[in-house]
Amino acid sequence: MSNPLYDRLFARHAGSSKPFLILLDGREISYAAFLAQAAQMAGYLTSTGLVAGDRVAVQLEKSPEALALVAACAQAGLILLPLNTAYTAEELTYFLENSEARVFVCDPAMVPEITARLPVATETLDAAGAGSLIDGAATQPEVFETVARSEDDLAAFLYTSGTTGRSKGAMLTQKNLLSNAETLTEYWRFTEDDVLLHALPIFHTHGLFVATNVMLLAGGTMVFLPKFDADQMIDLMPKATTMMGVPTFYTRLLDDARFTRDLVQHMRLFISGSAPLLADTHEAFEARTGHRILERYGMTETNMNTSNPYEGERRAGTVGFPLPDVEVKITNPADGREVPKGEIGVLEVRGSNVFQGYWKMPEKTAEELRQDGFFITGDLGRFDEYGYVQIVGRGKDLIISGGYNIYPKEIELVLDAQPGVLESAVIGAPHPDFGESVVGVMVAEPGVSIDLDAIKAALSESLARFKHPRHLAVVDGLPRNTMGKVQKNLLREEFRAVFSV
Ligand code: MCA
Ligand code: AMP
Repeated sequence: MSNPLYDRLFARHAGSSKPFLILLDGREISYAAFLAQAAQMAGYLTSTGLVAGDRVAVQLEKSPEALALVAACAQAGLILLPLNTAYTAEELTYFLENSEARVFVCDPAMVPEITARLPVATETLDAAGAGSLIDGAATQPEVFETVARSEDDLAAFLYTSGTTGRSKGAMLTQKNLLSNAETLTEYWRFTEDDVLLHALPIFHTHGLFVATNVMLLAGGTMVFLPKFDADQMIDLMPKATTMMGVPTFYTRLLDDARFTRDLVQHMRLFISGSAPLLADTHEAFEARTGHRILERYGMTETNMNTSNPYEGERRAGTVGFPLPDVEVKITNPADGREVPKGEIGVLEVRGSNVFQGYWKMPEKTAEELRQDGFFITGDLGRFDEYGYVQIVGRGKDLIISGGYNIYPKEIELVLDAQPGVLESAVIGAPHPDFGESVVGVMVAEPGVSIDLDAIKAALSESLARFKHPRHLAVVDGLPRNTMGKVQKNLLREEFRAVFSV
């Protein structure tokens, strides 16, 4: 039976004793052992009544078992819904309800919090790799008859926040994931000889569909670290040939004197994405190591769209060329027409990488995904004179902190609801470590003084820690234009130095 995602990423490695994962403690997990555990999990999940097309919501610390669950979902035709480990129970409730997930796999500590809020079935898996999922899987055979699926079947939902504050489930098919991973493997020349230093989380496109899927297609090995830690990266760099990261990884490594040219001389490739890599970082990296970082650009809805070349010039401050099977055009937001070459407009992309729409949100889908297949990214950019795409800003109100997207509206809704707050505006300000960080600006109701501790407590209750403003300010009034719209550009200017880059 055919299941392209499982067949092309996983089944091809059946019986292989080659190490797929190398862990922090030195333990190696072969492809064969990894696939056996995945098959047991697929057997267990289907024995609980799950059928192809059901959503499996997952909030797990990074571990080999958590990754095996990804393979299990592919083999059983289940739709994977990975969720950031920082999300609070309040945030998770929305994702579980909206996606109508059949089961939620999480840390045991989260179970009481979630089941008190909604009647979802749960399975557990802790950071050490123990839990009901593992116990159930242990009762199953190490082979599982792969469930038939086609390339057009959905493989994953990835939730992405929106400018209205409500997250949208981006529906990705097997083909969306496979076509992009195949393109990237070839474009970046990955082979079975590659060893990738993997320190990204596995609940986002970057760590899961770019890093992991490329390595599976190439048949390489991953040094699989629980999270980014500069000491571990430096210790393990000699084992690796390649690394992928967000710009914060690179600035943190450059801040460490042990990160030297000698340490990385053997490396083949360093790739950056998810947030803009400053040209200064690019140049400092080359001066220190002799390597030019390869920057690429993508989105949850589209996987990767553009990349600097493997051979040829990797231009600092650009995200390179449209990938071979991706069309990129730059349009005027007012009328959707292409702007003359070199002018700034909104980036639109089309290709087999582009998602199918937002789950149960046809109006939102219609606003962003054109009938002709072009997706309106909301990123502002231009083609430079050599045909490289340069991203110059964002048409959407978005902050990217350490590679995590934060939508101001979501925070403004929480701030506005607090006693004493008349209104608020949330902006991003340059931050030396995270690139950008969050500033919350509030106006008090007349005669009231805002209790900042109560505000922080309310934020902790509702929102993941990485979204919390690192600077809160109370002002007399928000700057507005003649239409009454808050002029965030003026606020950004006012608070530009608050994290003093
Ligand atoms: C952690 N914290 C953060 C962030 N991460 N705050 C703001 N922004 C962040 N990104 C908070 C924690 O809650 C904690 O707060 C404090 O910072 C330190 O936490 P710690 O765990 O030590 O932080 P860290 O491990 O050093 O994490 C920083 C990090 C991590 C390594 C930059 O955030 C990371 O791995 N980011 C990668 C994100 C990623 O994969 N993005 C790809 C999205 P407190 O101490 O106050 O409690 S996919 C995508 O964007 C598209 C498709 C693409 O193109 O790839
Ligand atoms: P997400 O929706 O979480 O997948 O984040 C996608 C957004 O990250 C894009 O729309 C861009 O704004 C931003 N992004 C990703 N890669 C880059 C990059 N290399 N340079 C600038 N922005 C980027």
